[in-house]
Amino acid sequence: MPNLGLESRFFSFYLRLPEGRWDLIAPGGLRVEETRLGVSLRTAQGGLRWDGALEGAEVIHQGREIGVHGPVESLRLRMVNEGLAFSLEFAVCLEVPLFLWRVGLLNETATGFSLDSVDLLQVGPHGQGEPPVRRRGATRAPLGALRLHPDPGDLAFFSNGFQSWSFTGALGSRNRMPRTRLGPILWPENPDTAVPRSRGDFVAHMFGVLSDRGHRRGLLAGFLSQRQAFGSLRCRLARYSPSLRLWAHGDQVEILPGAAITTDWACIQAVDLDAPDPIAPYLQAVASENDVRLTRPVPVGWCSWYKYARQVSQAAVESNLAWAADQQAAIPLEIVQVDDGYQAAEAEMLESNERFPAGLASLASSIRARGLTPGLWLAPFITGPRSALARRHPAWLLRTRHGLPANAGSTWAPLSRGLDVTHPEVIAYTQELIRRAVHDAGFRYLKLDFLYAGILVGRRHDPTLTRAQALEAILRRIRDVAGEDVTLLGCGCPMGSGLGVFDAMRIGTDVSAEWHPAYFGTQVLFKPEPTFPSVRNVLRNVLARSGMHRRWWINDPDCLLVRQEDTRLTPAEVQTLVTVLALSGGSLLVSDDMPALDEERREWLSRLLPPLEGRLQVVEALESDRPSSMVLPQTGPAGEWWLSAALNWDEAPRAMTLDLRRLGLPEADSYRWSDPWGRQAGVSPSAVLDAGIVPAHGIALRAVRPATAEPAWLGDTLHISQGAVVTAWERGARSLTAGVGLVGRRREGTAWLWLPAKPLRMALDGAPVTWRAVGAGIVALELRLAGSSRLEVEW
Ligand code: 9PG
Repeated sequence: MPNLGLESRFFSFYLRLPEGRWDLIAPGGLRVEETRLGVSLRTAQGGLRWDGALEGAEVIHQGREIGVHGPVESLRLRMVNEGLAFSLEFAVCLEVPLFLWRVGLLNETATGFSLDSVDLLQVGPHGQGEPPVRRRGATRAPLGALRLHPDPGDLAFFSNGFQSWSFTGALGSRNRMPRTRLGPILWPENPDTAVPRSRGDFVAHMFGVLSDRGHRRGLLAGFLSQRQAFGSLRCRLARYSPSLRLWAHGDQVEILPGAAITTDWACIQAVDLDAPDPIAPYLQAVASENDVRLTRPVPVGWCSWYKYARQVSQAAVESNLAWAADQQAAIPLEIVQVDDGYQAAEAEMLESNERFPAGLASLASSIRARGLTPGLWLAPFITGPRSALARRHPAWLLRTRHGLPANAGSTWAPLSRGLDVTHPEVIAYTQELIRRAVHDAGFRYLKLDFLYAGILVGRRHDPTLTRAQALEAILRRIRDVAGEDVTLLGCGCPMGSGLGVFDAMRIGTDVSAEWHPAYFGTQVLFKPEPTFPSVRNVLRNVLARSGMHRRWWINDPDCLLVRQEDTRLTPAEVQTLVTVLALSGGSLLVSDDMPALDEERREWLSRLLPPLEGRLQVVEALESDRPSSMVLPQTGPAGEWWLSAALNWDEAPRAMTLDLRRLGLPEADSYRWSDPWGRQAGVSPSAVLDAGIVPAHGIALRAVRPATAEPAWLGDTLHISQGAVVTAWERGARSLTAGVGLVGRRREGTAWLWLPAKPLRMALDGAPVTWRAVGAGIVALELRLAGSSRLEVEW
């Protein structure tokens, strides 16, 4: 039994015994050669490392099976080595381009051991996992080779950040991994994964993508879930010999005699960089693996944080609530969410302060009484060092191996502490908190924040649970107590941990009324901060993580700020934020003093509701941390169109174009477009659409359709979709009848139509419509809609 293999049309896998080295080859040139697994652990006698060799391994299964990822060819081996039983599983999916594998460990000895790490992939000169005990001068042999193409080109690495706020984006060999200069003052990133400092040396969490930008292909490596262990990657870019390591963190958990641990499934996907949705197979497999069910609508509402911060008051909430209730026909907000700041000083969550004289339950009921959904912020796992909770329950605080409270960063409070979520009293406290918020006070939308504080590195009450298992368990309990019909938003949450629990997930840093990060008005020192509140950092993550939306959960890009005062954002920057957040299709929570918005900004907001359906495709998301073109395909009764945008990240105005072929539009002789911000429509003879001069940090939005001889709705200022107001479309010989409007809404604005000939009559619900020809067969109509109307056109 020297060689074993698995075949699909996407991969060939070869495993060599007894060395345990394996190869994975995909048509098109992708090769992972001579790689090995590895496990590092400690026993009472000292560190041990299994280097992946498979002497004496027996094959216990080889053949076809059907699982959550469809049919697979799989191979299972078992090997016992000094009382440790290793189980290895490899599988190639037959219908999707995925290769899966995982490692299990069963302790058949009479003593416990603690687990450092399980290496799933170690390839290239620097791909080797750490030995359990670092020996001075110990040489680490290179392990195999990783090739994306026989003649390597320009490499990049896409790094998924550890938690909601973490940097996510792609970087090249001249870049360094972004790191905060504020050190442990900010929150610790996955505290077990150091951020490398040299150029071309990166880490990622859960998954990452190595790609060859020249040859347009890449390799995704990662885990399908984060239920058993947090997973990390380290990638060093070197043109001829990149290195990649993928490992599961053991967190020094105790594996008692008779106990076992199996890693989450590791996964490799071959990536075509030019595909419209290049990592869809992986993202979809993660959703299936975690049994994600998307049952709730996209959250739309108001949040107190970015206007009132910790000064939020009942009066402020009530004034915004009153506005939201009155404005329903123009701006139908649904949720009113109270953020951090309602708590009494020194008290735990849920006890309100003197700015909330009526208390939270009464506030929630007045929100419900106005027909809106009450929402509340809670940070169940973090506390201040001298809080009442910390003083009363010192045993609830997670401590390091030296007995000191573990550092949760100076984020929520100076020197914040994290709770030990495996402690039975912390579990009971958390459940009680959720029970009171939902079932006593009546909140139906919970923003659960600073969740990373539950997985700091330390010694837990239950030392047999990894950090990922501990978080998974408490999040599931939270869902059980809250019930299925409460919307749960995760925030500051390790990205894989909320899968299957949260309806929505924050996927980026906090927003602020600044483009670049600044602190008390100065960008000095703060501008490069990768996770400090700013529009720039928000947009970067929204674009990088757009593929998770409506697969893993509803993406929460953080709040929309449309205010015209009390902001350092230019109108162009606000339009960029509005447009990208809308195109992302994610949660839309506005966080301004609503009654203070001027007419224009109210109008911008009203165009965004209801939120757009579909999933934004971002060109070059896997290749850059500042991707500029994106597209959201749309369909409706009036056909198909493509909402396309070009974002100018530069500090100066710039001429920009939209490459319609790259954005997935079909071939055509010419294209017709609308530009709702610029209030114009036109035709482009070229598939490279001239988007004109885009202001610094501005965006060009164009709804584009191939030009045909049929009448067409080109766009409007009524809704950002540029066509969702069209509810019916019936073409006669020389006429058109269209249903237009948004249910329950009053809207007024311009629409652009292309007609085969000059119109003879145009009527809305029988009344004449004002229109004018704007050239190239396009007419601009002034429409005033209340609910649904009937537009009739004859030519
Ligand atoms: C309330 C806020 C808002 C916000 C959350 C979260 O690293 N930090 O210091 C840091 C502080 C606050 C923060 C994120 C990071 O914001 O994202 O929407 O709810 O808490 O305190």
